Amino acid sequence: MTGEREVVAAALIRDGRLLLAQRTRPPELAGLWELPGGKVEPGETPAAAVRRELREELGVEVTAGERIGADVPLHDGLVLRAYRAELVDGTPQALEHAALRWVDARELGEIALVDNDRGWVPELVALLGA
Ligand code: DCM
Repeated sequence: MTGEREVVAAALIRDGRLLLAQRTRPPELAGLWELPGGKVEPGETPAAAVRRELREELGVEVTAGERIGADVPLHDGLVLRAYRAELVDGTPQALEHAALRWVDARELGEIALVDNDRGWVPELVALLGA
C-alpha cells in the first residue's frame, strides 16, 4: 500500500443548475446519478484529473475550482473528493454515461444519487441558490 489515492468528482454548475451523469456500471450502481469524475492518476494533480475526466467522459474543457463538501472514504484506501468546475468549452455529452441531466436545487433533492455523493447535497443546494 502506498497510501491514499483520490477519486475526484466535479460539481459543474451553470445557470443555477448542476450537471449529473447517470452510471452504466457496475450493475448495483447502474441507473443512479453522480457527479462525473474518476481516479487521480499517479503524479497527476486533482485539478488535472478533473479536467481529464470531464474531457474523457463529457467531451468538454473545464477549469477545476475549490473543493466542496466532506471527504468520502471509499474501498481500498481510496478517498472521494468533490471540486467545483467551470465549463470553458464544449457542450457536455454522455460519452461514458447512460444520460446527463442539468438539475436545479429541487430536482437535486429528488433524484436517485449514488450513496457516496448524497452527503454533498446541502452544499450543492447552497451553491445552486435554492
Ligand atoms: N465514485 C463515486 N461518486 C462519484 C464518482 C466516483 O462514488 N461521483 C466512485 C465509484 C467508484 C470509484 O469512485 O467506486 C471510481 O469511479 P469510476 O468507477 O467511475 O471510475
